[in-house]
Amino acid sequence: WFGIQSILDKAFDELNLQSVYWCIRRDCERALCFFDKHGFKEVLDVPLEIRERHFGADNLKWYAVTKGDSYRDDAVSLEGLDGCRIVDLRAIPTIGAGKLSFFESEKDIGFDIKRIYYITNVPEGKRRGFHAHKKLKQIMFCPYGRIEIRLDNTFVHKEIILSDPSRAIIIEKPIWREMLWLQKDSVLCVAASEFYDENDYFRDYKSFSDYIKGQTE
Ligand code: T46
Repeated sequence: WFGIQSILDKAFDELNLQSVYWCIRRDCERALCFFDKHGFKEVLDVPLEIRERHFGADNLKWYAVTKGDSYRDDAVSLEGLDGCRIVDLRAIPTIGAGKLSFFESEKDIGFDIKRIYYITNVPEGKRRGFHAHKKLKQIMFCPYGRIEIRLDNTFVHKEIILSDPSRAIIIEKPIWREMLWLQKDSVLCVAASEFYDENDYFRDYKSFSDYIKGQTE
């Protein structure tokens, strides 16, 4: 793990590369297991000029990391925050032309999307949120910038930084959330399971914690 992390650090920080591709023979189960376990994703559209370097070897699984991806194994565990999870969205790098990330409602996030909203123009250091939802399910991600999301279920609280456009948080239960803009012009995108309904909000912490207490008694 230290080795692959050092290679990627050198590629992006020192050599200023945009993408790193590598491949593993599909019969090397331990190696595949290692890269899969660490959340690296298989890429299918490997550019021909890279694939050609391994001409003749067709039993290969290809991986790629693009500059800006959070490849460090720093995904904070959301243990104790039932109903919250971090997901790595599917992402397709195109050499020299960026990366496309996407998710599909039922296949990837498990609920249908009725509404999409996004928050922009928030000054650095500013916080928003300070509420929880009763029923709403949401997936949130930061396609540009760096935003800290604080999640709290009254028993446990955790902070997760969203900075990789392919990383998202899914919240499916009542969780108090606060968002802190760590970088100017960061964008927070949210896809939600329901239309906007102000009655679905707990806008003060006391009524939220009373509700949670009522649920656990
Ligand atoms: C959440 C976090 C991550 C609408 O009219 N329609 C909408 O779809 C939304 C989301 C909001 N609004 C109105 C309600 C308020 O008058 O827009 C105003 C600002 O909303 P709010 O203060 O709730 O914004 P945030 O950034 O504190 O919270 C939002 C979402 O409301 C919330 O569901 O989880 O982003």
